[in-house]
Amino acid sequence: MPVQRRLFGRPIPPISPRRMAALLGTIAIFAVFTLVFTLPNSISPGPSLSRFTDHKISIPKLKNLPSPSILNPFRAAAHPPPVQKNSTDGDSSWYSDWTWLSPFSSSVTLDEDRSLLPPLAERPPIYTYYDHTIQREHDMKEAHNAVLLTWRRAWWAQGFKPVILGPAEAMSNPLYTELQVKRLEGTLHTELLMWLAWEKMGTGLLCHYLTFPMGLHEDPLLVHLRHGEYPHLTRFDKLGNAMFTGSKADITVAVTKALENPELKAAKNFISAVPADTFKVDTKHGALAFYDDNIIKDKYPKIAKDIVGNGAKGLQLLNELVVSHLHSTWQNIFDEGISVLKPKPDHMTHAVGPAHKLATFLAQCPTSPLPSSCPPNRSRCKPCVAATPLKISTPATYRNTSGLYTIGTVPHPYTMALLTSFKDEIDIPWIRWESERDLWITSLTSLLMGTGMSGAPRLVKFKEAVASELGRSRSLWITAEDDMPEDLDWHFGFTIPQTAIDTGKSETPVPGPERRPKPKLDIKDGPVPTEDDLKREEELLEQAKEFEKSSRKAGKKIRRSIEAWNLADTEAWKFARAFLARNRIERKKWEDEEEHYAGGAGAERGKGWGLGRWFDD
Ligand SMILES: *[C@@H]1O[C@H](CO)[C@@H](O)[C@H](O)[C@H]1NC(C)=O
Ligand SMILES: *[C@@H]1O[C@H](CO)[C@@H](O)[C@H](O)[C@H]1NC(C)=O
Ligand SMILES: CC(=O)N[C@H]1CO[C@H](CO)[C@@H](O)[C@@H]1O
Repeated sequence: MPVQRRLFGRPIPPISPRRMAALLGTIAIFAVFTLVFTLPNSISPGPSLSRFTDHKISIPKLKNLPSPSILNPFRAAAHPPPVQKNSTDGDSSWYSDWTWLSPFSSSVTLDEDRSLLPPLAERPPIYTYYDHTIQREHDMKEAHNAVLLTWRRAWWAQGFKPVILGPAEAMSNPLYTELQVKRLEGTLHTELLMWLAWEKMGTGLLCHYLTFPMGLHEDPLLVHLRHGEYPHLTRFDKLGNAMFTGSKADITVAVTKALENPELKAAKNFISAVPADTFKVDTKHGALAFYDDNIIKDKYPKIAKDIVGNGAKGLQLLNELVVSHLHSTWQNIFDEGISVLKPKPDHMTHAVGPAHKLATFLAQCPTSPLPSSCPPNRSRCKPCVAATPLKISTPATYRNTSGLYTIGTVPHPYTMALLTSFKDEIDIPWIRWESERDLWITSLTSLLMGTGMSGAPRLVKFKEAVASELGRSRSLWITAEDDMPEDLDWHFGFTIPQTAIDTGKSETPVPGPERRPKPKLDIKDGPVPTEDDLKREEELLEQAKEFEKSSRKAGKKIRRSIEAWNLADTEAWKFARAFLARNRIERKKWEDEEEHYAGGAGAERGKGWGLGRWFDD
């Protein structure tokens, strides 16, 4: 006889196997629904970590994100954001968006390998006029080219898009025929051509190629100019034709007025050819340095006769003077020195070697025809003195100070693991039980955020330091595995002296107090590695680079788990790499566009920062 089952003392009828199955099914469905709907919806986006993780603190809790969780099964399936133009380079790809300060890019891009970058700042065009069709000696052409290159670099570094205009633009202006009828000559004719070329291009800045931005990135004038809106046709007091700003409509009015002027032929220059009220005159132009003949004679009488009216040689000398002023202005701005970041410094000396070398280049005094001179607009500058070079430090943490320039080297977590463990084998048990999570970024931001903070807020600070308007004018971030970017001159806005550093070995030692201290190659702050350790560091770094390229399956697995274990460090590395790549692409694209115009004037001739150059000593 079957056992009589009871519930609350009442007998329950026997259940047939079919009904039992239906009952169990219902319970199962109910259980799943309960589980899903009561599941906290704050599980982080990002790769599925459950296999590797055992504590939840480091899984960032994200608020205010468009897609709270990519693990949430009820989140509407979303398409990843569209691919933007020119948004890949090698292994990195990116998506530029206002949400860029989200700690983890994948929450927006829905792709582990696509970094979220800030929108690319619009570069307002700055035009200069250069007639490349005039017959010139080869030397003279080269000298002009050097000056134009300096001009383009300096303005590019300040966030503008420098464009060289020529007679081609002027002639394509419908007003050109009117100008021809006037039969003007000399300076006035050239100036009118310049204005016609500008009018053809429209709203923007018209700048003499001897006018350079010589000041802070955040200087009010430069900020205003970068804004790209110029409500009045403006010139700058006492600077003549150094710079004009205006909108297309205002420029057209001014050109028309000049061409309608019956006395045009008698005018000395464009400014005197139009009614005075055509221009608004701005007296605040502390950030503009103009190097025309009069200013040279006035400010640099010692070398004026070598520069003014001395043909190609004079122009080359002037170029050298300008570059040295741009460099020393940079040094004056970052008078607290250069910080070469070195988190977890025990075995990082080799990895930050290139960054340190760059710092020593930047700290050097530029060669100058007049070493103790100041730029024309900064008469109270502090000229670079070899006896007191810029201080280079190698702290483990990032400091947010206006007078300090930061060069950061971001290692991939795998590189970091090799170098901190100082072993050449990394396995999953080591990652799981011995390695510390997000070691790099935790150390980097320990001064800003202390300890005990998770990776997400640290990432936000890091991204701000790398890519915000302010951050990028005060820092450069490279990855430990890749070569130095080749276009650093464009990043800084002047030619970085690349002569080998004076290590003191080649110089006859002069004892006594006058012996000048030199920038030291050995890295002082933090432990100094032995020769053997340094060699080992080099091998390990090479191994990490190789590892990145390796396609072995086991290697891939280690790499994936180490990335999953160090979510924040991985995100930081990808972010820095993508940001650098986007800058390179942006510049390259512009360079490709520009080389077709103005006879390719102001182009860079076969130069670059090959890796060889970094370690050739
Ligand atoms: C940008 O994209 C265009 C096509 O979309 C391509 O022709 C060009 O080469 C790309 N530029 C760079 C610098 O990759
Ligand atoms: C650095 O300091 C400035 C204010 O001095 C602040 O606006 C900026 O957000 C800070 N950047 C970082 C990365 O903390
Ligand atoms: C502080 C300073 O030297 N300002 C100068 C900047 O340049 C203009 C034009 O050359 C001078 O008039 C200012 O005196």
